[in-house]
Amino acid sequence: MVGELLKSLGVSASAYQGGNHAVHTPIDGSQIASVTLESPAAVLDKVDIAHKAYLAWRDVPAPRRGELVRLYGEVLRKHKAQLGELISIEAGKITQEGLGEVQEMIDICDFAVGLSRQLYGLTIASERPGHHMRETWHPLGVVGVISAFNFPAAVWAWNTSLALVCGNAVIWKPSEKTPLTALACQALFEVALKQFGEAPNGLSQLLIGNREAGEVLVDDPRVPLISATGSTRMGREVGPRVAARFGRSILELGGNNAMILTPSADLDLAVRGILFSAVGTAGQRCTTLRRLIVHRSVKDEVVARVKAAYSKVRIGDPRKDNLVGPLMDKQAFLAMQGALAKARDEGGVVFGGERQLQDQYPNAYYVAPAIVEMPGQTEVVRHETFAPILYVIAYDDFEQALQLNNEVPQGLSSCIFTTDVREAERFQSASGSDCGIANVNIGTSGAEIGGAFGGEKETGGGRESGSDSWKAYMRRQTNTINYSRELPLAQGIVFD
Ligand code: UN1
Repeated sequence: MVGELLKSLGVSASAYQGGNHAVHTPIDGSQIASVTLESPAAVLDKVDIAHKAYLAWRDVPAPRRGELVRLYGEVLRKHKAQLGELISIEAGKITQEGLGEVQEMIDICDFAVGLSRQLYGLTIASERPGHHMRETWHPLGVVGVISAFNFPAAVWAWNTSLALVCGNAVIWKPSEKTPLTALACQALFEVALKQFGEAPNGLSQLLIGNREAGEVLVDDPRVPLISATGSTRMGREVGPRVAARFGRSILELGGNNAMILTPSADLDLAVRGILFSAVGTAGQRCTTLRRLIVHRSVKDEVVARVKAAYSKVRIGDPRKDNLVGPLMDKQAFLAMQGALAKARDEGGVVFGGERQLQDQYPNAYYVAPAIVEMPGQTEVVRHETFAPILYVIAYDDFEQALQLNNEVPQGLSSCIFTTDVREAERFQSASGSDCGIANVNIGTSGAEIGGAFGGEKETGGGRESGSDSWKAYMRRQTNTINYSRELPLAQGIVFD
């Protein structure tokens, strides 16, 4: 199924055959490859190589470093269709979303190329005569990237394109569920490296390994930054371990994203927004819409319209003309069914959620997306279940809606559908949504790369991708320069 495709992406057969770790496609559950999991000891060698690469790379002028990322963006453009298809096969995304993920990689490359000429520091007014002050941003070192199955390529690209222009080396530990996409990304990166010419060896390395291998990376003091995307449970382990050695981390963990749907909302727009955000990527984005907080006066109409839209959603092979592909695996399916059972226990009324296409695909897990009308924000609603379950909760006044939006442990994405400017502005104000992303008349998912991406509370607090996220990949230095013939002390101190 994947041999030709991987070949066209430059991955050699030995990398995905005869290994000790089976790779399955969620499309029909069949095994498509086997890769070799590297030993934890191998990680130390990789860090060694990466550190040496960093020592050379940090002295390459940033715009020149940007040229490597520019070339990578070009290589991605040429291989967009194939890489997108591989993502569909390995992560189960529909074609449009597989292509979208590659486009997101291309976009961040472009963004990083621009940044490579804009790693600006400040000039600061000194209180002392004949003195200058400034702030300089320097490369940081080796960046460890840990990524999840659901964005098997783009999240690595966000981190790596910025890390590289910032003068760092990267070691990437992808999800064990999606190593083929990682192999392809790495092979394409090597094409760009060849075109670039003189980059140091080991600037970007892949670490296909299990949890133990990841732990070695996380604990290594030669890795000043760990950027980890995944579950809150994973972040709870990674965060303290990195902090214990005074390393930095960028954590992008669970989301429990809500839409507040107000009486003035454009309902046509809202229903379309709900559909893409709640069922896109089969509910397996960290930004997936999981809670619909809807004004009681429009609730019945909205629920009826969303149910009608859900009933028409085409579920099936993500490479065909469908909108919803499979869940990643049986574990994801069982977690979804468990959450639905719990929701029923807590007073929920469930629509959809049943397994689909079981006869055709006995080893794959397709589901009808579920809508669950809840009496309130019960325990199950406060928990992130990585599946297409949309909990619906009615509200009566706007303050209550805001409170519901914020009263969950996670704080990634949120949105409001309204045509009332007061509500829209309040939602985005200091006392509005407490999330890292707060949208108006746009769903919770599908962010552009230009903005900083991440969220608060159990989401981990990290920011990746756009805006000034690059600063997390550099070290800041404050410089004071005396060009006078005196040595005045700050704070007016006299010391003689
Ligand atoms: C993720 O699910 O980990 O905003 C990332 C979005 C995408 C990124 C999602 N641009 O939905």
